Amino acid sequence: MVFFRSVAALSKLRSRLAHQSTSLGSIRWLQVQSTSDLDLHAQLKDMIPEQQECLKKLKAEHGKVQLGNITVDMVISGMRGMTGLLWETSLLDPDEGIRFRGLSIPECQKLLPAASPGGEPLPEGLLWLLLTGKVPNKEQVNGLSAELQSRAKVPEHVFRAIDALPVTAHPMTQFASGVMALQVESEFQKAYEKGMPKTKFWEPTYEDSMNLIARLPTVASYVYRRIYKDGQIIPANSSLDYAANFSHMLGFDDPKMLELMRLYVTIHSDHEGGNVSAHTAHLVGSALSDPYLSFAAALNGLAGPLHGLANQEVLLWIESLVKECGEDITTDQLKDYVWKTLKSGKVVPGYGHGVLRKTDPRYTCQREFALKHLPDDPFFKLVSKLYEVVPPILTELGKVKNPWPNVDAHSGVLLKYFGLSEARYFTVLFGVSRSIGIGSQLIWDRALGLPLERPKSVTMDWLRTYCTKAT
Ligand code: NMX
Ligand code: MLT
Repeated sequence: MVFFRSVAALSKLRSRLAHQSTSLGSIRWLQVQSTSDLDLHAQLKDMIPEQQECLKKLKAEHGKVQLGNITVDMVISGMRGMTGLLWETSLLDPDEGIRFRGLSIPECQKLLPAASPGGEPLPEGLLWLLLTGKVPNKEQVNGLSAELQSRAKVPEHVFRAIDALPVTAHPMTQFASGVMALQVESEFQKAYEKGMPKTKFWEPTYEDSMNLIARLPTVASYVYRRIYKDGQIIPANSSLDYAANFSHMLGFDDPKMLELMRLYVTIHSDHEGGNVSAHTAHLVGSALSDPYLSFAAALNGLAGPLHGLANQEVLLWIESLVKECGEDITTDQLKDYVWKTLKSGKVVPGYGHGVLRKTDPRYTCQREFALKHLPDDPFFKLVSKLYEVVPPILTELGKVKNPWPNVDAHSGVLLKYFGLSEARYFTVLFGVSRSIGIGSQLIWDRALGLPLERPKSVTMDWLRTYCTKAT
């Protein structure tokens, strides 16, 4: 008995240490887990009161501290640079890129469990990390994989709802409609209708978010097979992990493609809270709309060409370049093509960012994947050449704040190499991945009792009058 108590105490202490100041350099302490730690829901239940206290204390002690000045420019220019959201699961540094609960992408590749030694991280591990702030072990990740599989059954009406759309509808329209159809099973909505205290909101949000994440690969692969493979559906394979099974259901079983999908889902999962899709989910969720409603709204933002649709645009743009000039394209031809794009009033897809000011580390890790697995692929070589040609041209334009490539500049050619070459489908893959970050944060939004989001807006007249008085 004494032994068990001290093991439990040690485990609690480790957990506390890991949660408080777990960064050594930024690498978190790997934890030795007790058996009870296998239960993700129970871990959250333990953590939530502590985090609620932290938020209360932060508000009480520092609530009046100023975070910066809001300028008229910021109000007019899409709130760029304005800190205005709480988002726990990840943080974006303009120069270093994304950190998931403090871990950079290379650190995640090193520390998160993989399907085989040295392989790409399993997205289930990232989900665990985003939810708890702790690096899971393989046993925990396997348990979470099994839990997601047990939640993955998609009701028949969802497929029929998608079938109601013309097969020519954009894959994102079909996917978002499928998510809306999933909503009829919302546990949050049912519990809210019955009545529940605010302290309980996170529990049905957890159920909905986990069910949503678990069911999306089936919905997304249905959309793919419906549009591109005559509706021939491939059943799930329960021996596979989340990303590998998704790839399998799409129809791609090459072990390297499974690795790509694990990397793809991991790096697209979360990008702090201000991006259009995450922010939309956070906003809609703040009205106590359930995770399905919030995520469907997020998908509609992701479907825009300045956001998630850029991955489609990049491959289509590169393919039209090859059609025009062939694969053996000279640097001068490339430069002309980029200028032609700009002069026609279009953006160069896959380049630039609202926050990043350096090459996106999500681009870099995909480049490393390509150098390892497809170094001689002509489309990869083109992507590499564009990396040399585009930034100086965007810099020469004089107005672009970040001339470097983002995540979307690379993903398409990797997928195409393994046979998934239908560019219009790419944003759906981004959407499935993003559910992991959005779902995790929605659980914390409700656990922390975050209120309705409702910023103040003003008119041009109001601004003019205010500024005249102020100067
Ligand atoms: N090609 C041409 N012009 C650009 C580009 C680009 N790649 N990036 C920025 N600009 C222009 C931008 O349109 C704006 O022009 P104007 O003043 O005439 O309206 C000017 O440069 C200043 O924009 P920034 O402040 O640098 O960028 P902003 O934060 O407004 O927008 C993006 C960020 C990502 C929307 C923008 O860089 C872009 O349109 N990139 C291409 C689309 C893309 O790759 N999107 C994917 C982003 C990542 N994701 O997955 O979501
Ligand atoms: C994202 O992954 O959401 C994009 O890079 C856009 C962003 O962060 O604004």
